[in-house]
Parts: sequence; structure tokens; C-alpha cells
Amino acid sequence: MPQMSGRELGIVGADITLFENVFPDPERLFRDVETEADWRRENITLFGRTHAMPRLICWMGEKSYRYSGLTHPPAPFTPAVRQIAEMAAEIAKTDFNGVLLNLYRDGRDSMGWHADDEASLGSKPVIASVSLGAMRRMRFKPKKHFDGVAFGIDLPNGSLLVMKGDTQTNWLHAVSKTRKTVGSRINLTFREILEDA
Ligand SMILES: O=C(O)CCC(=O)C(=O)O
Ligand SMILES: [Mn+2]
Repeated sequence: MPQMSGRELGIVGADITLFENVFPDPERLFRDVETEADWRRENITLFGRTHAMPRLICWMGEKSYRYSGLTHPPAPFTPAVRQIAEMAAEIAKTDFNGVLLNLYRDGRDSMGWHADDEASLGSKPVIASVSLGAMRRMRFKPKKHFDGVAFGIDLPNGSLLVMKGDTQTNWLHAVSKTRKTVGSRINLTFREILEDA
């Protein structure tokens, strides 16, 4: 693989790099991942009320993963996901043993504010986030203890966003709903789970 050069965003208290055009045929990968994944619409309970999550999700990994109060059992990477994982690991220069897949069916699907800071990921996790399909904007805002200015970054088809260092300690991220007409998007967020949930 030729040396991939990314764009380091230069954000204080974070280490975020965007690599574009990482995959030769992102449309094929989108179709393969969409077909291979066992997509689920999970419920989340917030403040005592249960809602269906505004997106479909699927977990693949060696270990179980606790996320948003749900425990996802282990499941193997499918062929297309394995191919994407190898590329993500090479660019991020680390190994991953799990991936959370998110399917945003249209602009009404979203992901709320959070940090990937579960104890099972360790203190400075490397998170590699692959985008396939429609472009959506990831927004960042500082956590309460941290002094920083909110910003957003568009995640194009076939891109890889690597977040590491103190990113999850100091910043929250989200993919907000949009009124624009947008097609579907698949996100694969690779992680290294250190211990079973
Ligand atoms: O869809 C995205 O780009 C974000 C996904 C994300 O933050 C996550 O799965 O933790
Ligand atoms: Mn996240």
C-alpha cells in the first residue's frame, strides 16, 4: 500500500486525522457490508423512557461490547468487514478486535453526543471510523471540564477518521440529523476492546 497521507485537524486536546479516498471501490464495500451485516434496531432507555435508536447497528468482534447500556455478544468479522479492518489497521498503525457498525438510513437517522470512553477501551483509545455512502457531518464539542471551541468535519464516502490520544478524554462527538435530502450511510468504528464487558 502506498503511504497514506491524512489531514491532521490541529485541534487542542485532541489528535484527529482524516484520510480520504482510502478504498478503491467504496460503493462495492457499501453494498457488501449492507448485505453481510445483521442490522438491528435496538432500544435505548434514557431517563426511564424507552426509545428505538435512530439508526441500525451491528457489532462484530472477538469480545462482547457494552455500549449505551446494551451488551453485544461476540460475532466474527464478515469478509468485507475483514478487508476494511485490514486497511484501517494499516493506516491507524494498530490492531482492532471489534467494530461497531452504524447504518444511517437517511437524514433523520443520527447519533447523539458521546465519547468513546468506556473503561473496556483503556485510557487513550485509537478509534478508526470508516464512512461509506452519503456524506454526513461529525460534530465535536468540548466536555465540561475542557476549554475548547466546537467544530464539525464532513466525512466523505471512502474516508477514514482516526481519533486517538486525548480525543475521547476532552471531547464529545455526534452525528446530528439533517433536513437535507441525503442517502444512506454506513459507518464502521473500529476499536480494540481490552476486556470483556
Ligand atoms: O457515524 C459516525 O461517524 C460516528 C459513529 C460513532 O461515533 C460511534 O460508533 O461511536
Ligand atoms: Mn463514537
